[in-house]
Amino acid sequence: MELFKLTLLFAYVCSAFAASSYFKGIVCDQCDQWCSANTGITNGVVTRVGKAGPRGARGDPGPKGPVGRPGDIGPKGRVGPVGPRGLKGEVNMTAVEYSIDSKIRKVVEMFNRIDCAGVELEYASVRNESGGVFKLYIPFIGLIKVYCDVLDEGGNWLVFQRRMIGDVDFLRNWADYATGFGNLQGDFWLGLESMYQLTKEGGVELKINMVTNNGIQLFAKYSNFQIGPSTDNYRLTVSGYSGNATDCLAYHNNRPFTTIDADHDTSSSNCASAHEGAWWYVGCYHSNLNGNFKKSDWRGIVWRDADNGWNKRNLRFTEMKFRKRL
Ligand SMILES: [Ca+2]
Repeated sequence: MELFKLTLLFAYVCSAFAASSYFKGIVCDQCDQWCSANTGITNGVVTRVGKAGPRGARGDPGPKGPVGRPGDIGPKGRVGPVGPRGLKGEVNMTAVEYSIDSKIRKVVEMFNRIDCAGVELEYASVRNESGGVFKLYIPFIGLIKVYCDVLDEGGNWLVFQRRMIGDVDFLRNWADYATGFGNLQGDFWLGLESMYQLTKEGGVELKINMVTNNGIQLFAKYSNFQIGPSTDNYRLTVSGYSGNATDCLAYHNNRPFTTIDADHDTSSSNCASAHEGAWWYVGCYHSNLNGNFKKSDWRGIVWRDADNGWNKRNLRFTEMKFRKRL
């Protein structure tokens, strides 16, 4: 390397001599000869290149360059084989799923339900220890609310009349008795049209629970109970008595219904008006369970004591209900 630098220095000097007019014609011939022999430069022009020096040492590596852009996404791999089937686990339902499931069951139950058979109290909108309020879907009527008794003799009873508080007026007209009135949790009448639709297929039994003003509990049960259509004034069909009361519906069997504004009884007067009720009167009655709650005479809620013929029992509680015969 040093030799190369020295050669370049000589070449520079010779070129300077060659170019200088001061040395021209004086020492130039000797100069050119010397330069040519020692540097390969004649008259300032390189005519011979010297041997290359040894290769220099490798330099230090340069700084790291910036990160390059990501490469393109490769092609999709083939689908792998199906793995082994896992163990069956328990259904993990969230609270929302439980709520939806419960509502669906409720709706399905509601639209499939045509009586009180097999109702579950957990689906009742209102309930107590003996039953609750459910919705039934009745053809030609639609959805109606009913009270189902789930306790008495195995339950399944659809209650269609109750007197126990006395805050509901039962001295009402035909239209009210046809469609129903009152409070399902208290005193009410379900309605003759619903009763007709629910009993028209037959095979229905009836039970009447009663408590007298003296606190005596009575019941009358009938193995056959049916209400006719409005075109037949909701005629009563009842038979097959059993119980600890008396058979005070037998007298009313096969009779149409009478209200204060629809007289279908055999009396010259209106039995409903005379006895402040509405019933399948004849001329007039052996029983008057829709009578006046507040009266203790023949206008009151009465079930005759057949043992003594014309003696009456005034009642402070009644409940009439039916179900498909077992
Ligand atoms: Ca009459």
